[in-house]
Amino acid sequence: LPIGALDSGLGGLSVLREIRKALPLEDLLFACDCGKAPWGDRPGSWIEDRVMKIAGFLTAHRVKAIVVACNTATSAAIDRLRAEFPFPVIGIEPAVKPAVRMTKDGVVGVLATTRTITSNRLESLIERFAGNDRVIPVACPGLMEQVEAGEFHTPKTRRIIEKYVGPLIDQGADTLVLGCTHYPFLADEIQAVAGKDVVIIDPSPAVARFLAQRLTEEGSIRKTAGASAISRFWCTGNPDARTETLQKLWSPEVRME
Ligand code: DGN
Repeated sequence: LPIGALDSGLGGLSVLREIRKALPLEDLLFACDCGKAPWGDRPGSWIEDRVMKIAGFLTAHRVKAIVVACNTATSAAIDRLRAEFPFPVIGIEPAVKPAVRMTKDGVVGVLATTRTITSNRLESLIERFAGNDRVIPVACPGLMEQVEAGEFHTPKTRRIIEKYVGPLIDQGADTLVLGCTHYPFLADEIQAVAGKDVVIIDPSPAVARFLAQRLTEEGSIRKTAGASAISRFWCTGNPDARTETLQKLWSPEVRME
C-alpha cells in the first residue's frame, strides 16, 4: 500500500522529497488543500475538520501510513488522527530540541505560522527543551503564500523574510528552526538574510527517518520495487493553477489532480 501525506498547500512536498529519498521504493500519495489555504491563521477546530476530511480522502485510496506534513495541522489534529486510524500517523513539529543542542550563543529563532507559534505544543516544547537558552517564536504570515505562488527568489519574498528574520539576528539568534513545511523551499533566501554562520534546521529528514523506522517495525516497508514507485498529487481548488509550482518543486513529469 502507498504512504499518504497531507498539508494545507504545497509546502508538505519538502517532507515528501525527504521521504522519497529515504524510501525510494514506496508509492506516495499527496493531498493538499490549496483551495482553502493558508490554514495558519484559522481556528484549531476548523483546521482539525479539514485535516480529517483530507485524511479520509487518502484512506479511501488505501494507505498504510499518513504523514501530516504540516506543523499547523500536527498541532491541531494529530491526537484525533491517531485515535481514528489503525496505521502509523506521523506528524511534524518545530525542531526546538535539536536547535537548542546546536546553538552556541544560546539564542534560537522559531519561524512558523501564527497557529503553530501560539500552540500549546510549541509552548511545551520550549518549556521542556529550552533550558537556559532563549527560544524566540516568530509568526510569519504571508511567507507560505510566496511558496504557493512559486516565488522563491523575488524581491517581495526577500522583503518578507527580512521583516521576520532581521529582528531575530539583531537579538543574537545563531540558529533558526523552520517550523512550517513551506519554509525549506525558501531556505537559501533565509540563509542569505540571516548570514552564512547561522544554522538553519529543517526537521523533515528526521521525519522521513522516523517514518522508515515505524514502517520497519510494522513490517510494512516495501522491500522490492514494483514496476516503479509512483507519486500522485491532489489538491482542492483549481489543480491546473497549482501544476506549475508542483512541477517546480517535484518534477516536470507530474501534474496536480
Ligand atoms: N505548511 C504548513 C505548516 O507546516 O504549518 C502550514 C501552511 C499554512 O497553511 N499556513
